[in-house]
Amino acid sequence: CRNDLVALVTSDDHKVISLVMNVIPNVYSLSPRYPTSCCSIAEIMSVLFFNTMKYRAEDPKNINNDRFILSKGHSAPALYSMWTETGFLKESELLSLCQVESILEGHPTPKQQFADVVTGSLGQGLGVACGMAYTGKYFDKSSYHVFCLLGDGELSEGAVWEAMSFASYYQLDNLVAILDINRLGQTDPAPLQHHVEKYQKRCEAFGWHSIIVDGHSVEELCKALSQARHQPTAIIAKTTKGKGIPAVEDKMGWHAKPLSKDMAEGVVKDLQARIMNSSKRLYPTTPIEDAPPVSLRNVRMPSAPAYKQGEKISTRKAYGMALAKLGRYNERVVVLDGDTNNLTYSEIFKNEHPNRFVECYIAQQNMVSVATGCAARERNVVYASTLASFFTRAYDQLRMAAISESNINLCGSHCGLSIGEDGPSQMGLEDMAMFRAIPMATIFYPSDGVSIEKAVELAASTKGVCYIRTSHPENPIIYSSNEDFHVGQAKVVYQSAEDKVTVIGAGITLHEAMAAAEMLKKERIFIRVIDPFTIKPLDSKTIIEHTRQTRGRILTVEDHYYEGGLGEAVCSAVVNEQGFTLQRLAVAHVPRSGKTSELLKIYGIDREAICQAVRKMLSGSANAK
Ligand SMILES: Cc1ncc(C[n+]2csc(CCOP(=O)(O)OP(=O)(O)O)c2C)c(N)n1
Ligand SMILES: *[C@@H]1O[C@H](CO)[C@@H](O)[C@H](O)[C@H]1NC(C)=O
Ligand SMILES: *[C@@H]1O[C@H](CO)[C@@H](O)[C@H](O)[C@H]1NC(C)=O
Repeated sequence: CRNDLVALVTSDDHKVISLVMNVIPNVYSLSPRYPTSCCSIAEIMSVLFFNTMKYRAEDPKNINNDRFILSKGHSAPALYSMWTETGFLKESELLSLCQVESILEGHPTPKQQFADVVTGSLGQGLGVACGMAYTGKYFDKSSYHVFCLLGDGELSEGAVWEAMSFASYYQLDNLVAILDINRLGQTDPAPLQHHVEKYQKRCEAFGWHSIIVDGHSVEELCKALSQARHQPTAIIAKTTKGKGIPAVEDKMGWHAKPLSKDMAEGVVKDLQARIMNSSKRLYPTTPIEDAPPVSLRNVRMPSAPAYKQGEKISTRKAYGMALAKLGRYNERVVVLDGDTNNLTYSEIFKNEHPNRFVECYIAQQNMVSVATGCAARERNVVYASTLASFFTRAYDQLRMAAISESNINLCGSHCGLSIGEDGPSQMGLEDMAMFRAIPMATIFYPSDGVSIEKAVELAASTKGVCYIRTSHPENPIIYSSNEDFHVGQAKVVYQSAEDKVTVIGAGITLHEAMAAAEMLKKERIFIRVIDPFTIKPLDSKTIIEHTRQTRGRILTVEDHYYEGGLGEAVCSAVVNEQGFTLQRLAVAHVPRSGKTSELLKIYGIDREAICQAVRKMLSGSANAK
């Protein structure tokens, strides 16, 4: 414990809280956000920020700083108070809490330099902290620590325990979780109430060193937080929700509730009387400067793709090869997978760069959070892969990564029913809908080895959440190795002056569309075929331009459910065009097991179905000839 803090503690530890929390009364009186959830962590936050953590308060994003994640993000006023106390925020700013022009929102956001990620969808902070701690220990090999503060209500989230397993498996001895056991959740007590010894057993069973403390004792907190660590450490802090406001302490029914005016005034008066009017300020200890500088600019492929046109490869395999190639020339490319690396082919990267491959096991929610943590503070270019279908269970983590403005790249393999025999539980048939709805996301849906290599390269420098959709079947290389690709730029892969319909397909359905073009040619029906390359953003300009040349006739075909996929993306791109006729082919029912060609046929997205749809569009039209 630092001497200055100890000196303040001896007579009455509330003096310390008063000193370091002396802005809280203003928070209560002006915008009473979650007062009781802030009160239970007053001492914990004070000790972390002014005793335990080493950081440069004037530079919250400094790469050497200890990291802090407030997983119980609704206690944001307590976090903002700390940064006010350090001098980073002005007191006047603090008083603008939650006003529409203020950066101090209801929960931490990336607008705040001191918030690496958004928190508040409970249960996600520890996974992100794991990604940061893994990076600190294995990639940066630096002395910074990662601290994560969780509520006891949030400990019912399974994702917390995925993160607990990950941390002990990888011996993240630079990670400390502080559990605020204040007994209460929102509407009910948390299931284990104040049974701190049960929490301790659970933490120990998950391989964590755990210490029970009185969470309102500054001395006990100082002592526990300064212990040497050989394992991840859980500080199980027994606390009182609403501590310091006698009328609401440990009482149900006060979660997220503002105090009445009278009550608030009384509390403010009482707190003010306890504020030490000392001119002495506390300053955090500065960190050891041993984190390596990193530049993520210019993460590029050193050479063009080495495929020959006509050669066959699946996009999933070409994905793994592209990763390995990118990793060969860029030290900060790291790859995560969830026990599917011989399906997604991230194993090719793993075999070549084992020290930069992170096995996350079958815990996709945690994998996405770890990816977000690894990407924080621009430490790594991160790719995480699993089957497209399994990203659905991590949708909340993906949504939060997007709000956090995290630059993570995700690859979902085995998209659609074209995987065949494994059946519908393994088929990603809603992934495009899911990622299309994510703000600022980019969706790459490449159709051959060349374009997937380009997608992997482009994703490295594309901000926000990038999703790469890969397929199981092998298909021939379409593009020459010097073809240039850009986000939002489609390719016309088949065209003639006599084209009557524009057909848009991607992945396997692009190959089906090209085969259909050959078949229809024999009937002297000509179609134009477009490869969108990215589904979001979609190249509306190219699509509209070419569809005009085919008299407004447009057909989409996709290995995805009708809802939210390629067809609907094209619909919204052409919605304001006069005289366009759009037909869609997609998967209308839950598919079954079978051979790829059988399934494509049964569910009506194969070359034959495309030919039929084209003929039908033309037969119903006076302009057919
Ligand atoms: C995933 C999720 N579910 C529900 C909520 C709504 N919510 C916000 S705070 C809260 C209670 C949290 O209890 P606890 O983790 O014990 O924190 P405390 O406020 O008691 O410190 C709930 C249910 C949420 N923010 N996130
Ligand atoms: C600190 O100053 C405030 C305002 O001047 C006063 O109301 C309060 O009593 C003082 N606190 C202590 C502990 O002296
Ligand atoms: C994946 O690897 C395991 C272990 O080597 C092997 O048993 C399995 O057949 C592989 N699966 C595929 C699809 O290659």
